[in-house]
This record gives sequence, C-alpha cells and structure tokens, in this order.
Amino acid sequence: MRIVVLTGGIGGARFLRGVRAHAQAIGAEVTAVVNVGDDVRLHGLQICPDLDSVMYTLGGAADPERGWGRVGESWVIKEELAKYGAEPGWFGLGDKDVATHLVRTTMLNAGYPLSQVTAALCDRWQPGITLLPATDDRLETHVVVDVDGERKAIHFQEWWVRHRGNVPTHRFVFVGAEAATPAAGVVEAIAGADVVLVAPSNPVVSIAPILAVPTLKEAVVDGPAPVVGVSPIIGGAPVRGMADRCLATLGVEVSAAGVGGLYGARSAQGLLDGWLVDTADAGAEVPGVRTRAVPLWMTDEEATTAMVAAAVELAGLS
Ligand code: GDP
Ligand code: FO1
Ligand code: CA
Repeated sequence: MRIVVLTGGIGGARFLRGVRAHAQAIGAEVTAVVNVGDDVRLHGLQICPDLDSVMYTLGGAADPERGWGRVGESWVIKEELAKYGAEPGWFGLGDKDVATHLVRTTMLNAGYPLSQVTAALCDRWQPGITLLPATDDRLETHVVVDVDGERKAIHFQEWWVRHRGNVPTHRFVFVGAEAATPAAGVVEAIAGADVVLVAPSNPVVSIAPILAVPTLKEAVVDGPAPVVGVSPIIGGAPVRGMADRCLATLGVEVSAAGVGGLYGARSAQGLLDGWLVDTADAGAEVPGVRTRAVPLWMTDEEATTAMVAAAVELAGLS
C-alpha cells in the first residue's frame, strides 16, 4: 500500500510518527508532502520550519516541549546576533539548527532544488518516509494586517512569532503559489497512492498553501486515491497553535464540522471523501463526506497509530 500525507509542521510531524508505525505494521510506503509557506530567508539562510519539524521529529531529534527545533539546543549564535543588534531579534535560530540551514542554503545556492536538498538532509536523519516539499518554487505565506495604523502584508513568521497573531488580521496570501508547480515526485506520489491523508495540521496556513499549488490540488482532487482528513480541532478548540486565530480570519467556525466544511466534499469540488473527528465531536456532519469519530488526541505513538488505522479504514482500505 502507498500512503501520501499532506502535512504542516508540529501537528503533522506527530501524526506522521503514527503513520510511519502503521505503515511498518502493514508493509506500506509513505510520502509526506510538506508545506513550504512558512519558509523564510533570514541572515542569508533558508529556513524551512515545517520540513525541519517533520525531519527532526521523525529523526528523533526534535525538542518535544517547543515542538520546533532541536532537542538539547544551545543559543550562542542567537545571543551573538543580538549583541550586534542584528534584525530580526524576534526570531531565534539555535546553534544546531543553524547547521541544517547552512547545508540547505549552500546546496540551494549551488542550484539544487529544495526536494533534492531535503533528501540530502534526510540521509542523516533517516525519517523512514519520503519527505517532499510541496513545491521547489518560491511560495511564502504573507499576512495582510493593520500595524501602527497602516495596512500591510507581513511574512507569516512575523505575524506569528513577532506578533503572536495578535494584530488585526485580514487575510493570508500565498505569494508565488499561482505560478508554482509541484516539486519533483509529488504528482507521481499522489497518482500512485492508495490513499491520501490530510494530517490534523492547520487548515489555513499549513494545508491551504500546499493546495494553493494549482496542479498539486488537481492531482489530489482528480486523482484515483480516496482522500481522508483528520480534524485538528477537538471539542471546538485547537489542541495547540494558532488554528483558532486563522479560522476566525476566514470567518470559519472553530469546530471539527467547520474545518470539514472548509475542505468540502470531493463530490462537490472539495477535497474530502472521509473526515475523522474526535469522539467529543461525534455527530459532526459535513455534507457529502463520510465521517467517523475516534479519539484524536496524539498523546503517544500508540494512540496516533490507532488514529491512522481508523483513517485508512475510513478510506475503505484495511
Ligand atoms: P505547525 O505547522 O507547526 O503549525 O503544525 P501543523 O499545522 O502541522 O499542526 C498544527 C495543528 O495541529 C494545530 O493547529 C492543532 O489544531 C493540531 N494538533 C496538535 N496536536 C493535536 C492532537 O493531539 N490531535 C489533533 N487532532 N490535532 C492536534
Ligand atoms: N517559533 C517561535 O515561536 N519563536 C522562534 O524564535 C522560532 C524560531 C524558529 C526557527 C526555526 C524553525 O524551524 C522554527 C522556528 N519557530 C519559532 C517555529 C515557527 O515559527 C512556527 O511554529 C512554524 O512556522 C509554524 O509551523
Ligand atoms: Ca506550519
């Protein structure tokens, strides 16, 4: 069996640990198509937070408390940059993490596409699944906000890390998405998949930028594989992160049914054949979509693996 997962960073990475375990149990192959909208170039370095969250988590090197970056990190470079007054002071790069960005940026500058660079980085971390960026092209999420009485578009990282999303927010723009094409291997993976899973990632700033690549969305929606999503909202609350702020900006209810409705039924030009919700949300309905309620708290790998098994079953596979 071949499983493709559309995913963001921290929530998606946890989910992928369960996907990998389930795949090992049933002898399946997994490809993760990862959001790049969070990517940012700072201090001359290309930083890919979602790819790195997934790579470090599956490589057993992520900081479990922070969710992003390396466990056992030190911050000498950050402190030295601060002493120079180097901007932006609000974004912290750990010393170990910087090595990843140096290798990545050197390879990108030499002309390698991000997909090949990611494969090279994964040689070290052995994530046990194939990690592909959604696109090798430039695609950045920007946020239209009002700051100091002025309406402007700022980078997603500035919106989230600097302002914690606490600024009047009007919309999210996926700069470059329209002209972007899927990274090498993405369309082939989707076309060859037995099931496409949508991780319980942020629908607005993790999954939407992936699907904003026109031919990638087409490959999923017009492809042969059933598409099953897993709700990132449990009992009306995002478990952690910013999904509530993002959904509010779109005027979408912060609920399992709200996010399911945002994705929509594949039979109605939407995305989903199936929608997995938490037992707290049993009865949530999305017109045209098969729903099922199981526990969706990713407390440990075993609980997450059970979620994945339920998602695969909802797709009509066992
Ligand atoms: P990010 O890119 O680092 O923000 O991570 P993702 O977009 O992949 O995932 C973030 C989302 O994961 C959050 O908005 C939460 O709603 C969701 N999430 C986190 N933990 C859990 C969990 O245990 N269960 C479920 N169902 N969702 C979760
Ligand atoms: N999040 C923070 O809250 N503060 C930071 O200084 C920060 C630095 C950072 C560096 C590398 C990286 O891969 C991620 C980093 N993050 C930081 C997390 C990141 O801003 C977001 O959580 C994700 O982009 C959302 O997926
Ligand atoms: Ca993200």
